[in-house]
Amino acid sequence: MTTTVTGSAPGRVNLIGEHTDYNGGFALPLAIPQRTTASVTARDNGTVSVSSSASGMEPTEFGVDTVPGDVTGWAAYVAGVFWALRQVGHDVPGADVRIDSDVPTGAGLSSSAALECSVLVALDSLAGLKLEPSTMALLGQQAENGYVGAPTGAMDQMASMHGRDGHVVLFDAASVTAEQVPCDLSGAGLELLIVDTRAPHRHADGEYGARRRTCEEAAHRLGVSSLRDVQDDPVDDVLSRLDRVLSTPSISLSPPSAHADSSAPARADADEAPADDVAVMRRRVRHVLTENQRVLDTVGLLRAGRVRDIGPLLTASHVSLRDDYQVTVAELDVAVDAALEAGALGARMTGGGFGGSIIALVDTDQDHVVGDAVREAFARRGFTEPHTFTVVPSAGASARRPSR
Ligand code: GAF
Repeated sequence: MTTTVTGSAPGRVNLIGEHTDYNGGFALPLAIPQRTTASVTARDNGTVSVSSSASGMEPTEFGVDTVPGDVTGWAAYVAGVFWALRQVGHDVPGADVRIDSDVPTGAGLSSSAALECSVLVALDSLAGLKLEPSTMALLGQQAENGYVGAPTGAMDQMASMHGRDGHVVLFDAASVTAEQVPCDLSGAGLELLIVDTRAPHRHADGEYGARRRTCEEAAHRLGVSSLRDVQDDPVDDVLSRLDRVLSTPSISLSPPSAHADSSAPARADADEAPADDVAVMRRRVRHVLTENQRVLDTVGLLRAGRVRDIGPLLTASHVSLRDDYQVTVAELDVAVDAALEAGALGARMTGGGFGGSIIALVDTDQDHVVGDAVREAFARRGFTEPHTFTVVPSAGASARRPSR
């Protein structure tokens, strides 16, 4: 009898801790109720067929020994999982893979991590691998980095694997550990509103990689392996040290890439300008170090049961992402400002930026008021109408085998 295993994995929003994961830092995402399911049936001819119920996602087929470049588009995330598993010696079989999902795509809610993790947990069960959730998260990241070619961190996959009802996931990227922290929104009279701005992702891939390279260069110039190694030092001390090492005139600081990390004008949707490398690097480092601290402060408040008090930290995170890390676009800034004006306790962009969604912490039953305020602000500026919905911290990935 052929066995079909169904893997199910959620998308995520990040409560706080943005662009910290690839710097060995802290992030605090939560799994959302929207999920992707992968129904996987073993095949014995060494090939994998992938299909989806979603329109525009064409079916495809590839060999189980696929290598980067074989498969592109949405199915590359599935092929990348087979590739990553085989890279570390897991002899996964060929399979029929059928995908269903209600995780919005293009909204910055990690539909790609949900896809990778749903396939990972299904294959883990089907092949009897018994992999740890964090190991599967890293394999999902490897699929994305090595097969799809996106230089992302592991936050999204860790959230999808470790999510839990009523909890956020404290991800420590240095130790690759996840701790589930209680986050009782409804008990505090709160809701978490998502505003998908529907802004197109502009320059997202190149700008993301440029930010990452600038941070790696900063760590290198500071003589440490990642910015996490200077997290315990006062931020001003680190920046002064950076100023000193960067004042050596003979060394070029520009990342060796077509996508230099640009300094000005301030918004990420502006044209690239010649980099003022020192000022840019300072700002990027300041964001990472202050953002890590905001994550730890948020966790402290959640643990103390002071959920309502985290709002200002969320808003400060957005300001830092707008002004120092420069990954926002007009739609994200307008949505945050309108949400705050309409009474949100805090609001920020979530995910990689350059488009996508914001989150707003709002009083119970105020989601419509805040959502309408954002819609009106968007209409005034001629932006596409945003999608709004609320989410609750939800369960992580799991696999289900048919009962006998
Ligand atoms: C994207 C990436 F996939 C994550 O790893 C993370 O870096 C995030 O952007 C920014 O915090 O979602």
